Amino acid sequence: MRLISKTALALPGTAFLILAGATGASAAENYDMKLTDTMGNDSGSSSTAQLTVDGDSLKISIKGEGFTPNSPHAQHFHGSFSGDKKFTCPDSSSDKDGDGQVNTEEGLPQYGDVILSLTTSGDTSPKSGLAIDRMPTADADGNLSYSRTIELPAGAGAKLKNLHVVQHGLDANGNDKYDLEALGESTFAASLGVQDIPEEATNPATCGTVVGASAGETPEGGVDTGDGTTNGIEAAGTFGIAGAAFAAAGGMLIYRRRLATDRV
Ligand SMILES: [Cu+2]
Repeated sequence: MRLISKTALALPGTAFLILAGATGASAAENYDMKLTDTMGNDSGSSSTAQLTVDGDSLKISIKGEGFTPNSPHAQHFHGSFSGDKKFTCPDSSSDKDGDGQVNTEEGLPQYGDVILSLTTSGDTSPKSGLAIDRMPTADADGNLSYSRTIELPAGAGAKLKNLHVVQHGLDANGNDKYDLEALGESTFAASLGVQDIPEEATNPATCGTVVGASAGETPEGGVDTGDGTTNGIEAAGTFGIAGAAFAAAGGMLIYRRRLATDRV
């Protein structure tokens, strides 16, 4: 590296700048994700996601179809930045109670905690995991579109491709809305102290990992523990469950009010 440095210093100023740019850590990388119902939840939903990671800046675009129309869909990066935890998209074997649905709690051991909340505005930390009022809403035809550029915690950009995205909310009984009659009450929301939220609203609908040769490596959930620069975000992930509890209470209350409004 010393040789390269000397060479660079020997070059004219402009050439040095070009060299520095070409070898710097800020070169953007593009990744694609295909999000499908790996859980076997019969959601009928699927999405494609494009990610551009430039240092610790993430530009993400998601386009999906087959979602519960006119309804909010919580979406997150799940997983862990710690190499000793292997998380990935759940399959139907995660349906421990055999009711035909992998619900949020049943999926958590497989897909891991919320690491990043893909909200439409404001906070993107795990604390906004169930901030339904800031999650994308499917249109009347069940199409969902999302695009946002997010500044990540230091060091998170390089590891993001090893995580996976989960989108929540499905219409199990095909009546184009979330309702208690379909799957009953969300046990996840209830465990957070919020009653009368339909299980349909919180069950996972799609999940996907990075696909394509451009990723350079196969995502397996966990990654090496690295140099500790993501301690902050890892701590945030651990904090996620407790933090989400409070955020969920707020978000779900807003959501419940919205449901009440819809009924009027
Ligand atoms: Cu999620």
